[in-house]
Formats: sequence, C-alpha cells, structure tokens
Amino acid sequence: MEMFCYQCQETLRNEGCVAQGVCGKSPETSNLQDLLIYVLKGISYWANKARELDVEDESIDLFVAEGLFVTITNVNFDEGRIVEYIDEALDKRRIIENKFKEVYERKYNKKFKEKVPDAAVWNPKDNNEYEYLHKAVEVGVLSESDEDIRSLKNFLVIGLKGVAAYTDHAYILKHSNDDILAFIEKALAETLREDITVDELMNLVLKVGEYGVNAMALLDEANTSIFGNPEITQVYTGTYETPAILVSGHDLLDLYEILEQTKGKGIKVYTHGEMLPANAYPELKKYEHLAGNFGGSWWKQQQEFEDFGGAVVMTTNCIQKPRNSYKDRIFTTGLVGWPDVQHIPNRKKSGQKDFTPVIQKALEIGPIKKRDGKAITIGFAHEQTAQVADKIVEAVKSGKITKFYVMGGCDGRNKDREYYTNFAKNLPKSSVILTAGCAKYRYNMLDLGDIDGIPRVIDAGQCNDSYSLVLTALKLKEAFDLKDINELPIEYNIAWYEQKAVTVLLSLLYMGVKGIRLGPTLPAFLSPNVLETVAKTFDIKTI
Ligand code: SF4
Ligand code: SF3
Repeated sequence: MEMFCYQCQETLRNEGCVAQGVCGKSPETSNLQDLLIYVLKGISYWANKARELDVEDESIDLFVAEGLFVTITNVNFDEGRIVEYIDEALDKRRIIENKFKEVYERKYNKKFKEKVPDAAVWNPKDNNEYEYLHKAVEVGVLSESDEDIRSLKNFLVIGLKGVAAYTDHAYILKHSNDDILAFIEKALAETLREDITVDELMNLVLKVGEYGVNAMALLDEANTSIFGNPEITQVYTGTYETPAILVSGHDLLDLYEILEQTKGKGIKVYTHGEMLPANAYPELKKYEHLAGNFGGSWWKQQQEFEDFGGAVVMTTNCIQKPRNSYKDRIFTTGLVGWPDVQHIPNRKKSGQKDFTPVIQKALEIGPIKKRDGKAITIGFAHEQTAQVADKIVEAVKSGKITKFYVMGGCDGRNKDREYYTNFAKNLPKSSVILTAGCAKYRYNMLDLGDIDGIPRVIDAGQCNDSYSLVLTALKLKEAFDLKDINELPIEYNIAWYEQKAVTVLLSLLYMGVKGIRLGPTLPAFLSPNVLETVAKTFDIKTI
C-alpha cells in the first residue's frame, strides 16, 4: 500500500515518506490519519456554519483539536485507534450537521440547500477499515494538484496541529479559550474551498502564529496556576535502587496523578524527554519520590527504556517502536497509541486516571539498577527569569554577556544535528543560550558554565514554554528601552522535528522576530514558491 506524508523533518530524502514512515508509521496508519483529518475538516465545515447561527458544541470543537493532535508525528501508531477516531468523527459530524440544519430551517423557514464539500457529507456504507482505507487514498496530501495550494494547505494544517496540541493540554487542565477552537475549525473549513487563493491561504498560515501564541499563553496559565511558577532547580540524572516509573511526554497532569498514586509505595518516579521541566514546578517537585530525570530526548528511548529497567509511561509524543525487551513494561495513555501496548484509559468525568497497572508493574519488577548521575539546572520560565532580570541586564551592560542565542525546538536522530552540540560548544564564553523543547538535549549536559551565576544554558521548559522565551525577549526589550525586538542582541537558531515546532516558528514570526535560522533542513512541505515568499518576508535562513 502506498502513502504520502511529509509533515516532519525526518521525512524520506526531505521529500516525503511513500512506502513506510521513517518514524515507523505504517502506510495504513498514515492513510487512516489522512482520512481522519478529512472528516475533521467536514466537522469543521458544519461547526463553522453552526457558529454563524450562534450554535456551538464545545465537546465537538475539542474533539477536532484532539483529532489533529492524534496525527502529530510519534503520537499514535495504532491503526485500530485511528479507525475508532474516524468512527467518532463521523458521528460528531452528523450531530453538528443536524444541529445546524435544525436551527437554519427554523430561522429561515426553508431547507439548507447550498453545495456542500465531500468531506462534509461523505458517508461510508459499512464503517469498516477496508472502506476507510479505500477512501483515504483519494483524500491524502497529493489529492491537491496545484503545488503551491497543496503546500499552503498542508502548512496550515501542520501549524494547526501544534495549536491543537497545546490547546488540548490546557483543556485537560480545565483552562479554555473558545476563540482558539473556533479558529482551528474556521481554518480547517477554509481548506475545503476550491476557490481559495494563495494569498488567502498565506494569511491563514500567518494567523496560526497568533493563535499559537494564544495557545501557549493559555497552557502557560494552566500549568502555572495549577502547579505554580517553575523555580530554578537542580535535577539529578542518576537512578536509585528502588522500584521505579519513568514518565515521558508533555502531560503534567498525568505525572501529578502518578506521583499522587505512588505516594508511600517505595517507588521513585523519574522524568524523561520533554517531562524534564516538570521537576521545576513547586506542586510537582514537592513530592520527594520525584527523583530526577533519566535519559535524553525521544529518539534515544529504545536504548534508554531498555536500560532503565522499570515501568515506563508515554503521556504524549514521541513514542518509538517498543523493543520486546520492554514491551510488557511500557504503557501509553491519552492520545498516544502503539498496537498491543497496554493503554491507561482516560479520566472519568471527575477523578484521576487509574495508574494501578503501571504501579503494579513497577512493584512486580522491583528495584532498578543504581546509577550515578550529575545535576542539571532547569526552571528558567518567565517568572523566574524576571526575578534575575536585573542581573542579566547588568551583565549585558557591563559586556559580560554579549549575545543570546534562542535555540529552542525539537531534537531528532539525524547525524546532522551534531551541529547543534558543536554550535553550543563553540559559542563565545560571553554568550547565553535560551532554550525550550527537547532540542536542549544536544547541549544541556555540556557544562558550559555560568556568567556571574547566570547559567549559560537558560532552560525555560517544554517546547510550549517557547512562550517564556518570547516574554523574556520582550522584558529585555523593555529593559533596554528598544522599539523593536530585533534590535536586541539575540539570534534565533531553531531546530524543528514535528509539527509543534512549526507552530512555535509561526508564533515567533507573529511576534515580529526576523532572521531566524531554521534547521537542520527546511520543511519538505514548503513548495519553492512558498519557501521563497516566507524566507523573503521574514528573512528566514538555513543553518
Ligand atoms: Fe515520514 Fe515524518 Fe510522516 Fe513519519 S511523520 S511518515 S517520518 S514524514
Ligand atoms: Fe520533542 Fe517529540 Fe518536538 Fe515538545 S518530544 S519538542 S520532538
């Protein structure tokens, strides 16, 4: 079976994965994800129309965001689960279509008779996977024939995936913003228009940046109001000889519930990958059995999970094919899925997820190996950075700090990414790196030292905490009384891998940042014309 996917940085030959994903995604899963997005566009068509008549259904809007999140690279590889999402999407589409038509008919006293796009009305006869796969090949990325329109529609959907992911995280923490969900649906519905122009699409793509900032701000508000503002924290990277659980991904609430449910059980809990920043949140670090961070970024997980020895929980991306050596002790939860891997179900209306199977597994395995580690410093989110702002400004004024390098984003397995380690190593000693996201694992263990107590790697947190980096830049702009953010002694060298980093990039562009370096390669989904326009407008450079 054939497929076509070019949404991430590791896409084959920087053109597209056609037989199997470099990430491990099967053609079936890839095509089913294409169909899911197609039906989400159909839902959005009706939801948009309904909104014009003041009819809204938050559960449907949120489902659209979740559906997009499910298709992010390394989130869900389980064909069966994607089929279930398509089933649910078709149900939800019917519900919102009926709600709209009911109000329309009542209001105008006539039937709704406009021409409706196929995505909004296509109905399978049997709702089975065979039929879904058949339809999927008609509606994938390549179904759009014009190269630039195809590029922009995909750029738009890819950017929306990141917005959707951050918004979904905030909603899990009961922080909401209808405007963001409405924008996601508006933009998705627009991709169904046959007469949409390059300019209209480009404007929508740039608008994603605005909503990216809003989504990151919403998530920041959710995280900090519930778990407190991150504090500068030393995190141990070794392990102790006790039963253990390793928690990876981005979902802080999952970690919180695991910490609560493991209290007094003799289990130590460690973070992995993008969960490292959790160690800096007061309401999480207060748990004594949160013992530190083990391992590096996502692509090293197969070796690291094998070595770790205890139970492992993947709360969001990036999961990789589990080796047999640990397949019986890794668990997925939330939107993450891998065939035949135990899945911890969602919360019931109120109450926590039940992590008992993970806890039992950790206890059954018993103590893991003791390993020595070092300490890394984290916790420089915006509040904490503001508290040391005077010191930073002083160091800039006295010439001790000559430049900042924003090096946020994603890590990946390409050899080329050693560039980021070398870049960090070779920077002048008077420069400071501002980082967020798993890109940091390329240089956060390097012992780059400090400048008058200010570490040379200032780690703001997860990829969504790039928001913190922007706030820090704005504070510096204020402190130096500058008019333009681009007058600051800051260079941006962003590493991307999956779609959330595309959202972060668009958010930086929206904030007016110019001259960003993007690497290790430029996105394959940008056609030559689109790339030229974006590069020219924003002075984007390669590494
Ligand atoms: Fe290929 Fe990336 Fe798509 Fe996976 S997510 S199939 S690696 S382009
Ligand atoms: Fe990393 Fe997957 Fe993107 Fe949240 S964990 S930054 S790649």
